[in-house]
Amino acid sequence: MSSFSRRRLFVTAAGIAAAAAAPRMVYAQAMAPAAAPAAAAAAGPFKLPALAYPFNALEPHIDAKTMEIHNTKHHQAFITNLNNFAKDNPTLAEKSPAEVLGGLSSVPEAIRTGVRNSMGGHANHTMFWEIMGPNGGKPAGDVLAAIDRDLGGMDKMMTDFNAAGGRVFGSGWVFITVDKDGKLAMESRPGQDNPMIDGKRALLGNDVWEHAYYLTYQNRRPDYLKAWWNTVNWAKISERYAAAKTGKLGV
Ligand code: MN3
Repeated sequence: MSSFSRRRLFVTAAGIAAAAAAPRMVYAQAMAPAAAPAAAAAAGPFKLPALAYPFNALEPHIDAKTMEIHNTKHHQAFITNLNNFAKDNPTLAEKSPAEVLGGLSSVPEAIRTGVRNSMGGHANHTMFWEIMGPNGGKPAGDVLAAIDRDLGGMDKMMTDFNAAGGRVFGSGWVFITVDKDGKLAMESRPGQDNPMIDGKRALLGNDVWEHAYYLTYQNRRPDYLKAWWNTVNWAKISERYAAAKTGKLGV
């Protein structure tokens, strides 16, 4: 037997022995290369926005693991999809989310539903991270006056909002919208639809997809809806309210 054949025989026998002794290790090695292409696919004009606070900052109302998975997996998936769409449709990255979602009829039909879901998901989650934070304070000033005037005050607004969130069948969002005159309204939408689809703007919104709460609350969506108000950053809501009235609200 040549040294080459002896070596092959030895390697093969060693491989079989290793596979028998440590099947998990072999499995893990076999799985490892599959992760690389997903990371490479993330390159492009769309980026996952950085959170202004750590994943555990909203505990005990939203647990750190939920925040981490929600941000780095669920939101990232929308970013990855948008970057893939942008390869053949670069104008998607040149327009604002409001322009894209408000003009879906001009998006090529083959990718229209995908863009609706992914741009809606990107806009929804960018807003969602922005309006939450530790030590969120209390509603005040113009935005509190608008809640009193248009939504019957804080207690009624939160009760109605939680009820609307509870009524969403399956996955979706509940929003408070704001128009250029500062008038507020409440609505819920399925999937990742954002009010921008109808030319409206969200002042705030809560994600009632199960991934937003299931690790801590399981099937108890009403408990999550109630607890979520403890995470709302009212200083940021006031900033968004002022920006909406001057046409400068981003997402
Ligand atoms: Mn979500």
